[in-house]
Amino acid sequence: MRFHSLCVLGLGYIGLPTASTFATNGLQVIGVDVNRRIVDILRNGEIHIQEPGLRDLVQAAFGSGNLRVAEQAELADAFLITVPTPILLDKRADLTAVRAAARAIAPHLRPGNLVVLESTSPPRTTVDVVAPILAESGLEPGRDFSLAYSPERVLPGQILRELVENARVVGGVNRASAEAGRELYSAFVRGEIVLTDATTAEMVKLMENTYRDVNIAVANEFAALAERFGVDVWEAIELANRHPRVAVLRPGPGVGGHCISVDPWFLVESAPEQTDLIRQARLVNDRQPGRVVARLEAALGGLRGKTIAALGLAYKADVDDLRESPALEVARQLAAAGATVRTYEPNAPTATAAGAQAVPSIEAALDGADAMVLLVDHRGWASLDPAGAAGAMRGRVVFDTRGVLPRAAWGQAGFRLHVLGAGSPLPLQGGPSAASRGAGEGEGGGGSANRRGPSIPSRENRGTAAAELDDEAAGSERPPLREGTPAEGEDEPSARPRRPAPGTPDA
Ligand code: SAJ
Repeated sequence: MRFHSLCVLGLGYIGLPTASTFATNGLQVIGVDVNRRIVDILRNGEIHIQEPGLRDLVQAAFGSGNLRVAEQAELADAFLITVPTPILLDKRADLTAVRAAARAIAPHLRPGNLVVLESTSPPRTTVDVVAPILAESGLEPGRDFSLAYSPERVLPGQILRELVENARVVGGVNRASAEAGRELYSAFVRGEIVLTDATTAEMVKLMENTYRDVNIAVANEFAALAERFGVDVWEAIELANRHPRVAVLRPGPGVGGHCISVDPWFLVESAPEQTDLIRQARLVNDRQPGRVVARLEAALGGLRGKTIAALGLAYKADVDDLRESPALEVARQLAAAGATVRTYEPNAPTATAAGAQAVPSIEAALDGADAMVLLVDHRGWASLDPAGAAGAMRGRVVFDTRGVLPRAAWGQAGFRLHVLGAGSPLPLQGGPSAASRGAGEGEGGGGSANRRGPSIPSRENRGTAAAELDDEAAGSERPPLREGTPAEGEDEPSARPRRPAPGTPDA
């Protein structure tokens, strides 16, 4: 291995785990962050981000004597750029940090060095933005030093394992640069290391996330169509996905996080005239929070003066990350429309949306509420106790935007359960109404017994009558709200199996 020392610029979600992993695999690593606070926290043996196993890894890296942190770049055999590339208000990538990192490296560059950009970037950033800045050193990229792009593809929550095990794409400005990149990453990567050119590697990353965004957009459009035609989209997707070459993702309240909701714009920015579909998919997904709000408004007969419990604010299940979260947007819009909105996010208890109020528990959110909206399918929330909710709430409207609540159980507890993607059927002309086929507005227990298979639910097991139980019958006692995942073997006959959508290892 010709690379013994490594300078990592940017110690965030990717930079810190990567720097620490290189250090525990024998490289002399200097981790650089321009944020003094982060450097101080790390020097004090703490970490500034939450990721399972990261604290131990960082401590092991410091313990090995191979990791140091600093505010400025230093001489090294190789340099990694792992800084953020946020999106500007006009949906263009903000490459300020990438440029600054390249400028910080240039004075320390020596012949034979390797520079790798990992930050998600618009196509050609490595050759058109980074290479010219580094060339100001007087050294030529590809000839005097190696330059490559290698996208990170790790899943928050599983970063440490995926960093090591995932396949890694390394794109060089020339073949020698790609091979130099492979040599560096082979220090710890156990997945396949695939070589290509720098711009292809940039495209690959953007294509992966754009593909997901477009797929989710079509799922969201299917959900809207299903509501219109009285179809249950969750059942329909499950059935469609039995086709061996179909893999529709899941609809929901929108797409959040700092990757999938952002990266497609990098392609739109680079070629606006060739990205109609990609732009449209973004707009479809960004419209979802508004659709959730409109449906709640219809269910409640208006929002002004209503008290709404909004469960979950994170951008997806079991993370504490609120960036670009559609749940935040739903809560904000509800509050802006005059509702009193109580939000509960167990992974970020003090966070809330503009105009909303953070509360410390599900009970506090539901207490006296007119409606509950489930925005994130955190672990265990599919088995929230409907009887407990009925005891706590004033109203009986529940809106499940993730399609996870067992419908019969909520119907039996007296709730009118609205489910995203399952709506009022259109009347059929000259035949039995869609409702008599059992679509049941997708509400109040509709179709719960058919979750496991393709059979059309019988009228008896839809539980619509239960949904119309009056509030008294729902019981005045307040059993504690259960928040646990059912124990293994403790099946919930009416619950939709929480099956990951294809290609969603985390979900
Ligand atoms: N979502 C849906 N329906 C789905 C799947 C996701 O509405 O069927 C929503 C989620 O609720 C969330 C958003 O989309 O709001 C994004 O979630 P995600 O799990 O698809 O993606 P991220 O942003 O958490 O992480 C992704 C990862 N990609 C996956 O294929 C799971 C990760 O591998 C990438 O490295 C990361 O983006 C990244 O850095 O780009």
